Amino acid sequence: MADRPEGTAQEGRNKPVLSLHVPEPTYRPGDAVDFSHIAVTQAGAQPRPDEACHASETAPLTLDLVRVLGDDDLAHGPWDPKLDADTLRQMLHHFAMVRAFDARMYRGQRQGKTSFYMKCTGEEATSISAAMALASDDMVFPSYRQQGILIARGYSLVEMINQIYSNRGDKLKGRQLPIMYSSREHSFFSISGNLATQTPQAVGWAMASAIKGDSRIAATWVGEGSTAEGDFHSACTFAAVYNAPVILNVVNNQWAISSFSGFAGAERTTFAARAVGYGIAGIRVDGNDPLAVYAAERWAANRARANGGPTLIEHFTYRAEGHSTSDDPSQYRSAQETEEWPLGDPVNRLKKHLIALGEWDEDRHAAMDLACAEEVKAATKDAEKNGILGHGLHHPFATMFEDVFEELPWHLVEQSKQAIHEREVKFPEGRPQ
Ligand SMILES: Cc1ncc(C[n+]2csc(CCOP(=O)(O)OP(=O)(O)O)c2C)c(N)n1
Ligand SMILES: [Mg+2]
Repeated sequence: MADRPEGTAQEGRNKPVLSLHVPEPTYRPGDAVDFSHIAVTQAGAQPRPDEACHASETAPLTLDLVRVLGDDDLAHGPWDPKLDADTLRQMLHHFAMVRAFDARMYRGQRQGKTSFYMKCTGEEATSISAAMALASDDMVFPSYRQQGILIARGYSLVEMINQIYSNRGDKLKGRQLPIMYSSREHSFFSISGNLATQTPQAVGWAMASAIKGDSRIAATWVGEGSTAEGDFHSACTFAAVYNAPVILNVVNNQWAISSFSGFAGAERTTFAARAVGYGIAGIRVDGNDPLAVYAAERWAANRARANGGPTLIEHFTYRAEGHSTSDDPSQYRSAQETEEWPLGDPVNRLKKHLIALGEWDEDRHAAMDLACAEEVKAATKDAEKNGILGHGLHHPFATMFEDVFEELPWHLVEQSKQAIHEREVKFPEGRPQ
């Protein structure tokens, strides 16, 4: 106040004191949880606009919640993708496989076989059901929580585990953090640890696909927390300006490690509503409803393929477990949240739907779970032959200087010689390489 001109200080007295709002999650450890404020819409009640519609026609859907599976476990309304029983069973099998894989890899990390792992528990539909709605050669730019896409595209479990163990069978030669897969053959772009970088990459790839006169579209997945990164907004701008054939999937699982979605703007509006500002199509979907996710993704894919442009899909879901093996969610959120989450569990919902159709039963489900666990166990054993963390069976140390430059620059030649020499001095026995 003292350094303000006299008049200004006088005027200021009548004005309200400015303040900031710092978001705070509703529930902390030990709190009783009540999610009754979350609007769970009636399955089948949301309109399904034509895939070729003007983007503005989707605006109401960005504040709604597209749902297909009702409380009666049956499919309802215009978004019902009308999948046959075999396809539904295949989806359920992918779900079960990802759960079995996550369970075993989590255990493997606790046993010291790898340094790091990330589960996708509760979010299986957002990757698997979405991937099943795309063509197998559509290019995907995922984040680290979409292992379901690789499972749905038939990637080898052994290859996945080799990468997680950074062993000598790891095609990425131990140069990526565990779970940051890459497979050109599966049109699965290398995962990057730098959040949201995959979003402009996806849009750029989609633009290139159109420039080349190709017919493949791109899809990217990004966490709700990561939408606060500038990259996400650049991606939306480019997608809108050039009407790029791309799908922007925002997986809103409520949490970004220990920061809740409020820090990315969730208290103000939905993540799907971002689409309105950019003038692109937007849909907010129940991310735990496998049929709704499939239908929304297929709608967006058809639209992009027909040059209708980009779609932003918010998958409203919940991260049922820790962020990663390095995280302990009991330190910052109420354990009751997972139980109280009003949209249920995607695996259970699909299972109950198939049972309601007379196409599945508890015995078959239990047998499938067992078979998946056995398959993952066998793959783990195979991968372990190539080595686990700390057992020395990784790619030779010196190879870390290879493959980046066509010709290694002189200063890296020097560094490489120095590093190799240092290791020879430290480990005269020759181990580890
Ligand atoms: C640019 C950048 N900032 C921060 C981090 C550290 N980090 C890794 S994951 C994560 C949380 C991301 O949350 P969200 O986008 O909601 O995805 P989710 O993990 O929930 O799937 C953070 C902050 C990072 N990897 N990159
Ligand atoms: Mg999140």
